[in-house]
Amino acid sequence: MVINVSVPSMVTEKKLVELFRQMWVIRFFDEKVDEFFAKGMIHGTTHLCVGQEASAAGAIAVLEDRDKITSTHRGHGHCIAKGAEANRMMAELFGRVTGYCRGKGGSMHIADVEKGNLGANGIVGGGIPIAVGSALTSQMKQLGYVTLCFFGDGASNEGSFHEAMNMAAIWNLPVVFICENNQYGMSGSVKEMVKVANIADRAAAYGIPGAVVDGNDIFAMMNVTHESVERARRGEGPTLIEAKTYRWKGHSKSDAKKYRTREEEMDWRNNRDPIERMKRVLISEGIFSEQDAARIEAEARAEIEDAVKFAEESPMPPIEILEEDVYA
Ligand SMILES: Cc1ncc(C[n+]2csc(CCOP(=O)(O)OP(=O)(O)O)c2C)c(N)n1
Ligand SMILES: [Mg+2]
Repeated sequence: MVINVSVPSMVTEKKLVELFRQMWVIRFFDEKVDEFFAKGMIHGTTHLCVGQEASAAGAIAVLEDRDKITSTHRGHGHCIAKGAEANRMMAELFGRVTGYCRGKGGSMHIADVEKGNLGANGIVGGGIPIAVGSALTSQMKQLGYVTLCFFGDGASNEGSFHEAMNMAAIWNLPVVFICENNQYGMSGSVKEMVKVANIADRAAAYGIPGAVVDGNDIFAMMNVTHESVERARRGEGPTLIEAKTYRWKGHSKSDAKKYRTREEEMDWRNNRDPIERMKRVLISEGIFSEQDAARIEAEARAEIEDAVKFAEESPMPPIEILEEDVYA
């Protein structure tokens, strides 16, 4: 598949500016979460997607409202891009009753079925069969929606990936697989964990198209996802997109990052920052000015400050709801 890296024609200039803002919201959200974990004010664990904003925002931008996503343990960006409210997400992380799971689930359980977000997932590769089930529902009931399935490079070595890919392929299901290859699964480098040059090369084994894309280029992400979603909607089956990207932070809250070098980290931060790259293009295309960009950044920062305030002011869940929402 040839990837178009130009500014996409299927989205308006207004939408592009919104996406720029959305990437800042995702970044500030996760930076705040990092800060509050360090202060001991958020408990459990979390996985931050700082540096990976473009794959979430770009891919989800080309969906229709009726389309669905499945997310991962590193899912805050996917949730925000699919329309989750930062307030309710932050409240969930703070364990407050106003959160998406009434404060009882935390980071890896945020879902918003009404908005088409079938959920984050603490099980690596767990979202992949769910996405295929969702796509099968769409096909059997002729509902016309497409499911976008996010997972990591590590997840692509799970059995669930291979089983689900094969089933989606043989039945031409309306699902688009997006592997966010951030170079590591915990401390394991993809170079040591995967024998093929690109994870997208595995698409050939299932007889479906595969595409390698610069996951830090929001325009390339939009174009390749748009083409794949349209293909799925026409009934021509799944595509495997591999978005090459990088997580700026550690795997989870405790990670000394001994498996990679400072130079490598700084190269991705300084030379391949997805937000900075989008900003430069929007300025050079005359879509906004440097001042507009700074104002939008400040607005996004304020939105996250408000989310923190909302979370801090929200009550803890009452003891009476302890046994609600459980199957046992
Ligand atoms: C089935 C399963 N095995 C192992 C784990 C522990 N685990 C959590 S995240 C992770 C790494 C996943 O790597 P990748 O899919 O590349 O996603 P990334 O963390 O890089 O976003 C592992 C092994 C788990 N949660 N579930
Ligand atoms: Mg990974």
